[in-house]
Amino acid sequence: MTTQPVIPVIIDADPGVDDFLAIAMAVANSHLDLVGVTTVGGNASLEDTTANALKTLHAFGADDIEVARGAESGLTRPFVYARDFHGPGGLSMGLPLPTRSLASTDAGEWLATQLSDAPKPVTLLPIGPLTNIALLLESYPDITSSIREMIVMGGAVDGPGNRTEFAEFNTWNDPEAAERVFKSGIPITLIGLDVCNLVTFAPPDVESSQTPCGEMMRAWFKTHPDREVFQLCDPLAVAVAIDPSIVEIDVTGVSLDCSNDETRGNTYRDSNGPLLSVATHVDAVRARRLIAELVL
Ligand SMILES: [Ca+2]
Repeated sequence: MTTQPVIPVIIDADPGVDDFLAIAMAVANSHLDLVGVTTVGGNASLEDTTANALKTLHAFGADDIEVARGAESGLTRPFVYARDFHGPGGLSMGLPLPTRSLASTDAGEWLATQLSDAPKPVTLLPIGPLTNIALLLESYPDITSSIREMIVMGGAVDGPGNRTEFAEFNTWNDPEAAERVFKSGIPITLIGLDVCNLVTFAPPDVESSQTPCGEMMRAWFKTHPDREVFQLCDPLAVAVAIDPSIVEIDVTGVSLDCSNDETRGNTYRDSNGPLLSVATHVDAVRARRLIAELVL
């Protein structure tokens, strides 16, 4: 029997209900070593997403994992939150806030230090607007060699968006940041709505779960009686870090619409754009099973 090497990962998140599940997966899976969590505004304000990151780690007995606070606004515009979807404070149920400190430096400096000091290149899992990563690359342009790869939840290359007809929420909230990150030359796998929409939980999946994620899902379905399924967007990015074979990849040029038009935030195929590994198909049964085994 072979032992899989442990992959050091840092999650950059805007918790968020699906971020809650994604962080839970990284804590639970022994193949990933969660080095820390950096926070960004997005689903809710930075104040809320940072508190939610602390609450999330606490819920899974991981108070030892550092949390560094990042950007409260996009590069050119304030974030627009998604409180109707995730809950007024970004989560669908109340959770205790642990009494512990944040990292003493902000997300950019914290990331630069962690990445530089890491014994081997780290995988970044950005699952919110890409503002923190864009700012990191601006301040520390040489840091790219310390990043093994990025598995990004964002975009909707071959299909419609969810924030607008054209754009997925994360790329819509800070397309200028996403464009900088996509052009960085760091190997990027893009987990967009094309595949995320196919990997879901329905109420029967979570009705008997005794875990915090099961409880969170039930609370979410209770506040969204019109929804038949919950799309496992951020968890799918973590699932791909654990088992890349659950998605099929197309390496293609991708560009971003940074205009102020209705198409702002659109990700689209463009032979002149930077080459990204875009997930175009997913084995939804295996992906869902992998996620469920870790969180339910
Ligand atoms: Ca997120």
